[in-house]
Amino acid sequence: MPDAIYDLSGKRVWVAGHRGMVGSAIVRRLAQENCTVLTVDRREVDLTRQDQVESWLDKTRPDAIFLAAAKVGGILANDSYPADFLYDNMMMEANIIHGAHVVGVEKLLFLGSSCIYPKFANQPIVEEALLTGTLEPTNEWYAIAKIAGIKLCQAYRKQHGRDFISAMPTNVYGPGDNFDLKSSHVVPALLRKAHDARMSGSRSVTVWGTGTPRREFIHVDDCADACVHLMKVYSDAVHVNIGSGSDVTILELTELVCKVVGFEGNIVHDLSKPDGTPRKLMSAERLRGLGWYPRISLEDGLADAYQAFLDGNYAERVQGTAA
Ligand code: GFB
Repeated sequence: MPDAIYDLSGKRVWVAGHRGMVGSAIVRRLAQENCTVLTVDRREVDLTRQDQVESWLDKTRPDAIFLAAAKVGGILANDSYPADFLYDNMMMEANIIHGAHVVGVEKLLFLGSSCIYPKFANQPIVEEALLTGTLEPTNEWYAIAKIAGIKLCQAYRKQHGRDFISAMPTNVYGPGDNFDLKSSHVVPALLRKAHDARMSGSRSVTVWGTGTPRREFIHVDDCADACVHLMKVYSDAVHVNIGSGSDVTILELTELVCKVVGFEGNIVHDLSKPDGTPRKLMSAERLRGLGWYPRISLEDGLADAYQAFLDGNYAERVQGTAA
């Protein structure tokens, strides 16, 4: 385990996007640290507005920032709202990263996504694969915004010596997820569909596409723990993958979700929906070398996510940012 190079004790830490699934998990995880967590609602500060972001930063002067604010969504939402996914994410990250430089924030962690990698990158995908091939068309808009965020952090490190780092989680799921069937990612969508099928006595549950794509998943509490670990021990220009190190087919995921939910009907395929990237398993070598390992298995994580759904701990249907 490398020594901590950044001590969060006594620091003022802004979690941008604190109401989103990842942001709220980072807030939960920071409760274990001796730091002051700062948050601001979108009604008070619109993160796409530079003046509002810089005025809030000037007033609150955080020492560190977790940049988890983003407009996020599943494959259909990304494909349906390209302008929103590109513009909102670019504006939020540019305003916060530049604003952090202006007020002299000591450390910033920018959160991206595994969709930044080329559609046909060699698997498992190493961080160096970035920008070595064409992107997956359904989410290139979000991907380009996130790639720009990585480059912004690298640029402020190079030009101004800012300790701004980037982390690229794989598909994240868990408490606080979005269960709206049109805009959500696959895990909450399948949990909800299997639950609704069980409750309604339906004979089948519908999965989008062929079920053959492979996806890696990480529970949001593992993701948040990895982000805090990186904030403490990592300081370099290259982004760091955050993954579980293993993947499953969408059909295998569906079968596991049905087992967790207790739905025993049939699985049918809606081939009118896109498969997207055939596979995006990331290399976990860099993060393992920094002494971090995931703790929550997919089956345990799915059970936790389903319980959160039953308890009503999930995002209302929002097409907006996860701020
Ligand atoms: O999670 P998902 O929407 O996003 O889809 P991506 C993953 C796979 O699950 C795709 C299939 O092959 C979908 O066709 N799938 C099956 C479903 N049934 C469903 C369903 O009911 N809902 C959804 N949503 N998918 C996202 C990017 O790509 O990955 C985001 O679009 C982000 O920008 C995220 O990067 C991490 O994994 O394909």
